[in-house]
Amino acid sequence: MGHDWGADLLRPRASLATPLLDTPPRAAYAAAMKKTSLPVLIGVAVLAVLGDARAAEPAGAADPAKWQLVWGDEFNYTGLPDPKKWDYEEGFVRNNEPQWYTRGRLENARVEHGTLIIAARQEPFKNPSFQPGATRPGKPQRAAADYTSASLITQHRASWQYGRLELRAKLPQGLDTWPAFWTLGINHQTAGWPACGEIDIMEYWARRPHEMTATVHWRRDGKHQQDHGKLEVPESLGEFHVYALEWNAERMDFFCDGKKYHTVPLAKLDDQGDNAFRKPHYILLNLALEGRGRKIDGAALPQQFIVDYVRVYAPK
Ligand SMILES: [Ca+2]
Repeated sequence: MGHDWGADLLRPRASLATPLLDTPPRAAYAAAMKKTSLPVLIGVAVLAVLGDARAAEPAGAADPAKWQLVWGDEFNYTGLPDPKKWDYEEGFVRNNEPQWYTRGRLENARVEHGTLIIAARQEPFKNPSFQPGATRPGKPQRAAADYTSASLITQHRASWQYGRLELRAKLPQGLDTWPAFWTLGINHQTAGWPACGEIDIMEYWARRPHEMTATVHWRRDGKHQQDHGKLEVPESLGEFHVYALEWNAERMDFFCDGKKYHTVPLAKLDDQGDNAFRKPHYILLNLALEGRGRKIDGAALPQQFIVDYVRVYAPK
């Protein structure tokens, strides 16, 4: 199956594709020394500054020699997340979690200072689809939520089969917070879960602050399967770190700050000749609260999941 990059998604990010950056500063300097005209020397100075800017890319960011940016959001604007890139999950969505995911509400998802801030808050929020007496768990039978948050998705906007999916973010440290950067197959609605496949690129339970996890969920012979990897980190992940998945037809590799800590071969994920990971997936970026019947530590809220960027790369 071909890539589902989408023609409109192939524009390179201007700040990464600046032609000046394609000339290594050392080569440019040598060329300048042959001519030594003032404009060229100024050009060398500009190159040196831009070279520093590239050197300032965070540890673990994509190697520009190997990867070409095909989609991303640097969050260099103000207000709601870009509606051309992001849609929302709304309501009580899964796992009987206590938070209500809101749509287009600045209190829960806003862009400022170059970052996306997803905020989990303690506040009453009325369930507009409440049905007294409804029995379907988690959704219509709860009249109101005590907590709000947001879950941003690229579903129906962009999806990818293979590539490098990268996040730079600060993770919330309040007990009960459960941020994630993950994917589901675009056939999620029709095939159902876990047949659609799920890739958890960054999943973090603040209750276990020294553990970063990556998990793949799939179906085999009608049963849920999972392959789980974890990285013990010396410090909690409340500062900016880079989380990435490198995914090709052979395997998925999971990284934290450039350190590969988990690999899953795609051959392991077959379900009677079908493989949910040889199909396009969309991205989810959410801040859940880990309810599961436990009392939430409301005093620790609000909590923020702060995202510097989300980038998707194709191999060069
Ligand atoms: Ca940014």
